[in-house]
Amino acid sequence: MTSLSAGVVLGSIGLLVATTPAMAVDRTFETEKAVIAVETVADGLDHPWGIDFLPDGRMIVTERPGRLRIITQGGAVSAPISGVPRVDARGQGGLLDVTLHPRFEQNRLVYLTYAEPGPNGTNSTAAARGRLSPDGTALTGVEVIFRQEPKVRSIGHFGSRVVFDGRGHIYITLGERFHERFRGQAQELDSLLGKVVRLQENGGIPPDNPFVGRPGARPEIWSYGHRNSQGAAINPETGRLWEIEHGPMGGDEINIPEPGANYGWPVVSFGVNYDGTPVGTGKKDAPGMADPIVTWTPVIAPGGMTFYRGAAFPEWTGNLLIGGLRSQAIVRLELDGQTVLHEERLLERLGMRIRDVAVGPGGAVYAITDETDGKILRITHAER
Ligand SMILES: [Ca+2]
Repeated sequence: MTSLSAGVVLGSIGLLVATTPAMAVDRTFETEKAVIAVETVADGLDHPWGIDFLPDGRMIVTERPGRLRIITQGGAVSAPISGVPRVDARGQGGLLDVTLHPRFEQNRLVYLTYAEPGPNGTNSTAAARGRLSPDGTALTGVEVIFRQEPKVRSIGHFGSRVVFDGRGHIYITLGERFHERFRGQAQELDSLLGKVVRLQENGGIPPDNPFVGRPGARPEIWSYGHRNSQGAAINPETGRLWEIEHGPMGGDEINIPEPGANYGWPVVSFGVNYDGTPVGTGKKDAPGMADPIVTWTPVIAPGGMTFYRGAAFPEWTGNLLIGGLRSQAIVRLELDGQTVLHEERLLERLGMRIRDVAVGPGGAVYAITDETDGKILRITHAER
């Protein structure tokens, strides 16, 4: 396992090229492997959380207060798409991830995760899917395909990335809801707090899930003992799920969830509680609990992540790109299998919280910023 500390800060020299807003190349940066150009595609988005790409290159983006929009490569922002479920937009809650079905071109299916309101101020993470109308203005036939149980009173730690494995399943990462009263349920198999679940694309239970048929265990569960995972991606080399989760004070971690495995929260952690007291046993590992492949102290506070593949940055092929909130960077990891060889932090000079990062048309990298005036940034290769 690799332990990464504050990180090697590289000489990202910001050259101010232009100060005009959208569509101008805002800046170029010298980075380790490439000179990159960063431009603002769109702004004025209220805490954008998830981004994906339509087959024609337009973006579909969530805003946490409950809006879903389509944005052109030229930066034109649509009116909110109708049909989005009602969300509980308090604290970290709201409309969260958006992912298109791998065969979207045929079936028009859009998957959303969100904080679903329950009775008496409770909520939990849910997932719904619907078909995008031909004109792109509405989701139709919207059905809720998953609900995290139990619903609790908390406005924190919802997770929740939704990822297709390309073999008929989705994974959804689920937070443990933050509060001391609930977080222990991350270790309990009859609760969906602090889990990664694996479902069929329609929300059904895959018969080969690890806890199918075990009395008292939820058959949706793929892995458990997770804290708050807001990033997940399939490694295209192996086809396996990787997830990244927030530690408390210290101890952010990446895991490669094995079916039925326990990732330790809140029994073991590489961090400590926010008041400085030890987490659980005060130990970093324990028998029967899986270690992360990499951990960060101090934290990067990870949002979404993606494995890079694309024409624009051959230098980054196979790298893991992670959106950093507290770290205000895109964290680029060079990997050899499950070993992290090297870390670079991109865009630190911009001072923006990066919520999600994705690869778009031509292999350009897109990042969304977690601000009231949230932006979509496009990162392309510039000439040296
Ligand atoms: Ca862990």
